[in-house]
This record gives sequence, C-alpha cells and structure tokens, in this order.
Amino acid sequence: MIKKILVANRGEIAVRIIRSCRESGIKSVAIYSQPDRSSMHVRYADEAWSVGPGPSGQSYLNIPKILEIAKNSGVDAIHPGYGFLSENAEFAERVRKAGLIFIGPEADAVRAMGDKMKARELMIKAGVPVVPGSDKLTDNESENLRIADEIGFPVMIKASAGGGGKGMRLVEKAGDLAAAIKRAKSEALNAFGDDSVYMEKYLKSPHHIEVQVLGDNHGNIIHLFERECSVQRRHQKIVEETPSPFISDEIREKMTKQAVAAAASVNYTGAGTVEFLVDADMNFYFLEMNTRLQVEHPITERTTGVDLVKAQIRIANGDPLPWKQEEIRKSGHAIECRIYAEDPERNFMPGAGTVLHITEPLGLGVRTDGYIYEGYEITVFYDPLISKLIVWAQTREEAVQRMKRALYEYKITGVKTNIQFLERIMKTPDFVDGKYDTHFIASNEDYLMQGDECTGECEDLAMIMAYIEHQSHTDKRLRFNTHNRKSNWKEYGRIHRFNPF
Ligand code: MV4
Repeated sequence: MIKKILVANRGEIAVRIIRSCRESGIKSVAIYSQPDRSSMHVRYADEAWSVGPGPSGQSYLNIPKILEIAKNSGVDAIHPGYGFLSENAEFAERVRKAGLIFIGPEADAVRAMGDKMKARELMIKAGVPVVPGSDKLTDNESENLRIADEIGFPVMIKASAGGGGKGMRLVEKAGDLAAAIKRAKSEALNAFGDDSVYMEKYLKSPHHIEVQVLGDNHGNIIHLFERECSVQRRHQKIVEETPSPFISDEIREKMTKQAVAAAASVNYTGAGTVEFLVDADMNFYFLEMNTRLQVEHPITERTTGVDLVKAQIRIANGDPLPWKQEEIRKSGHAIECRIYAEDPERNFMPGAGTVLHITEPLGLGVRTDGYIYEGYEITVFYDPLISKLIVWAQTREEAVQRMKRALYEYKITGVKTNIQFLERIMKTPDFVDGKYDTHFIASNEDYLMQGDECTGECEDLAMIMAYIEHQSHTDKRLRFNTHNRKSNWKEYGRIHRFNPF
C-alpha cells in the first residue's frame, strides 16, 4: 500500500498532486530548486527537500539526486507530474530498479510511444487509423519523390524522435522535397541525436482532439471521452474544452474505441492521452500518445467526476480500475484557460517578476489550479504557466459566459499575463460558435490583438477613484461632478487613463 509519495515536479501540478495525496491519506514529499524554496508545493507537502539550483538540469531533471531524496525520505512511490522526467523511460526504469513505485506506465510503453515511427507502425498493426504516410525515409531522392507523389503534395516531414510540433517541415511541391528532407534530418540529428524522419500527408485544417485513457495492471483499459485542444499558438495550448464542439456522437464513439485500442496495443497502464488529428470531414488519424498526466486533465475530471491523480495512484498501487466503461458518464461542458506569465503585446514573451496582487475568481462552477501568491517571485527558469482556470456549466454557451465572468474577476498585477487575450478569445465569434480548428489563433489574429476599451482593470480603478473622490472633498483641484453620472469614477478613469500600478 502506497503511504508516501515523492512529487518530482513543481508549480501548479505539484500542488495538484499533493492535494490528492492529502485527500487519500498519503504523505507527500516535495522537492524544490533554490528559487522555488518558498513555492506553494513546498508549503502544502508534508516534507520538502532541496534538489539543487534553479536550472532544471541541476534540479528537477537530476535523476540521481531525486532517487537519493526518495531513499532518504522513505517514500514508496514517485509521481513525475508532466514535463520534466514524466516521459523519460530511463527514469521510470531507475525508479523501479530502486525498489520504488513509478506512478506511470511501464518504460516499454513510454519508449514505444516516444518513437513516432514505431508508434505509427504499432497503430497500423492494431488497426488504428494513421495519417497516410511513409516508413523511415532514406537518402534516395527519386524514391522519396515517388513516395511523396503517391501520398500527394503538400506533405509533412516529421522527426521520429520529435513530437509536439518539434522537427516538423511542410513541403508544398516536388522541387522543395530533397532540400527539406536534408534540413529536417540535420535538425533532427541536432535536436534529438537521431536523424530518422518520415513523411505524412499534410492535413490542411485539422482539429487536435485527444482522448483520455486509464489502464490498470489487470488488463482493463477505459476511456474518459475527449478534449478539444485546437486553440494553440506555436504548439502551445491555450484553451481546451470538453466535449469537442466539432465531432458527432458517432465519431466520438469510434474515436474513443480506437484510443482504447491504441493503448491496448502497448499494454498501457496508468493515465494516458491518445492524440488525434481530425480533418474537416471528421476523418480522424492517430497522431501520438502522451504517456503522462496532462496539463488539461481537469476538464475531464469536471465532466466525468473522476479524480485522475487518485486514479493514477490506485493503479500504481495495483488496484483494479473501480469503474467499468459503461459507468463512466460525462455531464455538461468544461473549459480550461491557461494563464501564462507572458506579454501578448510583446510577441508573448515570457516575463519574470514579483506578483504584486492576485485575486482569483470563485463562485459557481469555477476551479483554479495555480501556485502563485502575493509576493511570489516568478523566474524565467521554468514554464510560464502560472495557473489554469477551469469552468463547468450544463451547456457550452453557459460555460463560455461563465469563463468570461471568471476571467473578468481574475486580477494579477506585477507580472504581465495573457488574461485579457483569453477574454478576447472567449468573445471571438468563431470560438463562441464552436467553429474553430488549429488555425484559430492565426486566422483571428486581428480581432484577438485589439485591446478592449475597458476590461477588468477598470474595476481596480473603481476602488481607487472612489478613494480619490472621497479625498477630493478636501482638495478642490481634484473635485469633479458626482451627480449627473451613474459611474463618474469610471468616466474619470477613462479620461485620465489613470494607471495605479
Ligand atoms: C500535422 C499537421 C498536418 N498534417 N500532421 C503539430 C504538433 C504535432 N503534434 C503535430 N502537428 C501537426 N501535424 C499532418 N500530417 C498539423 C499539425 C499542426 C498542429 C496539430 C495539432 C495542434 C496544432 C497544430 C498547429 C500546427 C500544425
């Protein structure tokens, strides 16, 4: 029985995991890098151990140090969270060799899915549809041209060791093929130490839709429906929702079945996600499988009622899944917005700084998974994700309205965030109508980059202007008419463009 877990991560996901540990009566051990010493996950864990200096390579990726802390703190399991060591097969192996439980799948499944060509091959064998494409490409230019012609231009060259958009190259016409393959191979060798590349037919306007699966150590695999993740920018997801507003019930049924078949083909255990590209005609194709808990898991938790972290822990403990597939029901609609510490007006550059003020939204149907607080110092060592805002409502329309309301209430000062950009997304007609694909951000750029005349920031002005007005009774220079307008302070704020911070 798992009694104590080391959480080999930081930030919001470490907090998320520690919360489920506490609810399960399991002790938690946090590890922290030097700049993270007063981070929220350190406060919420039962114990906290220093893992090294700021850079990830010397801290959250330091396998020997993490294993040493695991031994010294007497944990019986390690949860890797997402990112960092979560999809590192060698780490999973070394954890198990040390006599500990790795909360995640077997190393073989991680390795098989990490190799994109191998994964494609396995899917073809399992009868799961893949994008029409090739095996590993050779240097034979005329052969490559023949393959591309057969698939049909445009094609994509992808690195086998890549994934998540890394090492991809679009080729529009035959004349560009040989040079593109050469460059893709040299880039892949550089980035991954492996120059294997393959070719796929280019899908013009795909949706990114993924299916959550859970497998136990008794041969059972179930799915927990899909998440629509097409709102992305440079392969960074921004908004996710479930159910997908795009697919029909018939396609959902087929896609979730294939996701379970994909997981079964590698004897998958634990929580995993099968990603599909879905074209405009709702044809779906296996893209890759993520062998970890994902950032966007809370929307699935909200619509199915399943605590995915607790499920991971129970599975790792050897328990059979407590639900049959038919017992997994979804209800209503959930949306997640990712709050990033980045500046949309400066090409989304991640920013560092001290959080001056934070007010998080609450109220019916709202959840935030975050880790920052007033006085917290955001550094540039790690991912700019600072919080996830998740809302639920009975219908999609109501969920969108609720998200707008929650974003309106969300206040963070001291660091730039994308909150207003997210508010714009919630008001974009294509999003409101649920009619968007992976080109959504690019095709709505003009609309999204317009600032609103008066957003939530004006509400801060409400307090400040009320105070100034109060003071102005003793200062004639500041006196202004308070009788003929309902909201004089707001008008005053607009006219003077007063920025309190
Ligand atoms: C594609 C594609 C079109 N055709 N493959 C990008 C991330 C990586 N996981 C795979 N990606 C894509 N693969 C073929 N054959 C378009 C993309 C793609 C994309 C996919 C999902 C979400 C956002 C995307 C943005 C640009 C390109």
